[in-house]
Amino acid sequence: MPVLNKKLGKIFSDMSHIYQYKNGKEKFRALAYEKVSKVIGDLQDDITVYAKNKQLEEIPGVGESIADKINEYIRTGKISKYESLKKTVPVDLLELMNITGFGPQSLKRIHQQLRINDKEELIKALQDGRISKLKGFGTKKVGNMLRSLKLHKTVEERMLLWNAIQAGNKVLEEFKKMKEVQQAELAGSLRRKKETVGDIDILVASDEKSRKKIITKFVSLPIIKEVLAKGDTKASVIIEEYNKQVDVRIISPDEWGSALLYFTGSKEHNVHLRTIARDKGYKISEYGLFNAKTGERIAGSTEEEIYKKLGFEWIPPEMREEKGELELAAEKKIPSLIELKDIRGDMQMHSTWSDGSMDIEELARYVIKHYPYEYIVLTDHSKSVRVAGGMDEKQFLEQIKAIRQVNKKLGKDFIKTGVEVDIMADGSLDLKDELLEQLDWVCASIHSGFTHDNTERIIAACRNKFVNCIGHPTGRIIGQREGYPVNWEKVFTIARQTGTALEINCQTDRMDLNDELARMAREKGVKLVISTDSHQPGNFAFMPLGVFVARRAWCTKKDILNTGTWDQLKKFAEHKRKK
Ligand code: DGT
Ligand code: CA
Ligand code: CA
Ligand code: ZN
Repeated sequence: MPVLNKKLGKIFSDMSHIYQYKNGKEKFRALAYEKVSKVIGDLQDDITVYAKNKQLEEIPGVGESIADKINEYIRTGKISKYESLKKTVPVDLLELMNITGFGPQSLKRIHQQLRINDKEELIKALQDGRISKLKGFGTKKVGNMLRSLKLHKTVEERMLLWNAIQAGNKVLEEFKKMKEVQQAELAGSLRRKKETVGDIDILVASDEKSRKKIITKFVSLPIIKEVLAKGDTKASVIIEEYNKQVDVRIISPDEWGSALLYFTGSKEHNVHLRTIARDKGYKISEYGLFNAKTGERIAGSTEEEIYKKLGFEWIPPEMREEKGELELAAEKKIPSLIELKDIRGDMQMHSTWSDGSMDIEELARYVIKHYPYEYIVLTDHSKSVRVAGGMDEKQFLEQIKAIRQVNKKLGKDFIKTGVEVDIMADGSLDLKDELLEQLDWVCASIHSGFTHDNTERIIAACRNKFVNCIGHPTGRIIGQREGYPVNWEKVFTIARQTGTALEINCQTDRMDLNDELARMAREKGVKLVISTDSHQPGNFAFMPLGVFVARRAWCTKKDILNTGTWDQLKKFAEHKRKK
């Protein structure tokens, strides 16, 4: 992502927070800045290109006033409005605003009554009891705040998978460019596609005499901020992007398989494998597989041959979590996991009719140009999600007509009519059945009441015969909000009985369902869909994230409905309606 876009995105996001903090009435201005921040952060091209071509106002959400601010920033490196706004609020505290329990009202009270200006002081005050003495801050609330803070810390210390993939690939590219490098690959949790990544591990193969040179070249790259450790065959550095650690190891090509296996992990998988090797009279290390008695080297250049010599099929990295995969591989029963190319369509997205940045035609043409999909389902919000411009029945009827018109222009029935209908507090839906009945696909989601047990709400939605899918079922936001309590056993049973699918939402901080729940759902026979929930063009690229979750849940094509044709999806929906 272009650096300038990222910096501007951060400023506009700060401004949104400042407006939220200053005044509840500025909610719409705050939302506008929030949206622009996301859109700009998401642009492929450098913002200066738009500015030069006088195309800033063609960016969704950018009006004259914001365009002026962007130009000012490009010219002077500053936005004066932002600079003056910053002086009126405790900016350091505002970074916490997205975390549950740290809303603008709470932060304001803490700041005003305790004169707290920075994060560290606030954490101290939470721990030493000063905050629980304030009106409106009982021990329960303070307990919750401490819990969410811990959640927040995991992401500050770790990286979202999406960010780790971008950063990791950037570093990997640098190695691949070096002519001394024979092979280079991501390893560790990043290769296993865990939802958060602690540090980025990279494995490089080269002949022995080039290694020092590779390391020297690597540590002097401009993307590197700090060198933590450096030897002849390894280096640990902090990269500029996300300020995160990258561990690099260089080995010989004939050790490639054993080293990749070792550094991919997980540690638990490795430990189990090592025990099995020992029981069979072998010794395994990052240098190869050896006969324990004679020391003879038996395998090492590929992962396949090592697994094979030990009596296993090759195991996809996403499965190497010591969850029974070795037992399965011993029986040669590793499932053929779903792949990105199996996906035939995207099941959730938003247009300008609610809170998306593209109108229907623009969106459809964008997807057709960039993705090989056979269909997309437009799922704008229903009316109770007011901040997201939710629509009522009448507006949905208009939208159905608009979709038909765009499809006509496209010359194919590409856009399916749908909705992300809100599940209300009592489990009823935000739109009448008469409307839902007219849509091709109904996704029902919860957007309120995040602290209650929501089992009954979700079950009630499953029991509506027009609901085909539950959107982002747990409601968690990684690092910001835990999922609400739900009895998943019960939900999965009802979902299967009623023929309701569950979503794997690919938004980078949602990944909802996560790998564990998706696996439980699959084992219970629940069908899943993978959708990007796109609000901006760049979001469509998140699809692989959902596929990774599904792979970590051991899903094959048949577990994921949108690997099927639209006719098959239609049958799934019709089947429920006839029940
Ligand atoms: P992370 O970075 O916390 O997201 O998780 P990983 O899995 O990337 O862990 P990391 O970076 O500490 O180590 C990378 C891999 O190296 C790990 O997945 C397996 C291997 N490894 C590291 N330490 C050990 C160890 O003590 N024993 C064994 N068998 N393998 C290890
Ligand atoms: Ca790692
Ligand atoms: Ca590491
Ligand atoms: Zn939603």
